[in-house]
Amino acid sequence: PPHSFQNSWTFWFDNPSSKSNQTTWGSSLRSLYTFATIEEFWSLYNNMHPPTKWVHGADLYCFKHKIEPKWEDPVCANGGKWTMVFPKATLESSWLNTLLALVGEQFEQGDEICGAVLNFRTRGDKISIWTKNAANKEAQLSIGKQWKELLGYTETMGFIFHFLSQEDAKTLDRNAKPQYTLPRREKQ
Ligand code: M7G
Repeated sequence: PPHSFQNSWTFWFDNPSSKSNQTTWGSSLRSLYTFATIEEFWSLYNNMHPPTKWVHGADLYCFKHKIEPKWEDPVCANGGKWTMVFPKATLESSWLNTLLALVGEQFEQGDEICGAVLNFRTRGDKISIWTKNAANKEAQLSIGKQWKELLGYTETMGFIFHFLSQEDAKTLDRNAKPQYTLPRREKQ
């Protein structure tokens, strides 16, 4: 029998062409595939370009089914994200390990998680985990610590609220300063 996940998940993709300004952001964001079993996950993952081959400016998302990977989605609107920056050498394994931890429900605060995103950027490729209730500091720290530990990430890591207030939500003017941080750790 197929091995079902607790949640169904959807891959989304956005290409860089329409990202020049805020008013058109999201117009090229597309859902690609939804999967619910480990078999489906591997057949999709194995047929995707490896993360090192995507174009700069592109975004690849894996979100719980029915949650749109936008700050404006009602489930995401009060949330935020933890972000890690990676060199190309460790990007693919970090992305895969993040996905496996998500779909396998490895996080103690897994209900808090919306999904993960991979941003391909010339100034440094990034992986973020998006969560639901940014104000719940304890839950955010639990996810951040567990994720950092899982990937053996040693750099400082910050958690940013999508919106700091309702006013902020209306103007989409974000304060990009991290609200929570986990410190740098020296390699052993
Ligand atoms: P990014 O792609 O998260 O980071 O956001 P980057 O700076 O590494 O490229 C870039 C810009 O895209 C933001 O400043 C927003 O203008 C826009 N943007 C990104 N996201 C995820 C959203 C979103 O969910 N909603 C809206 N309205 N704009 C977004």
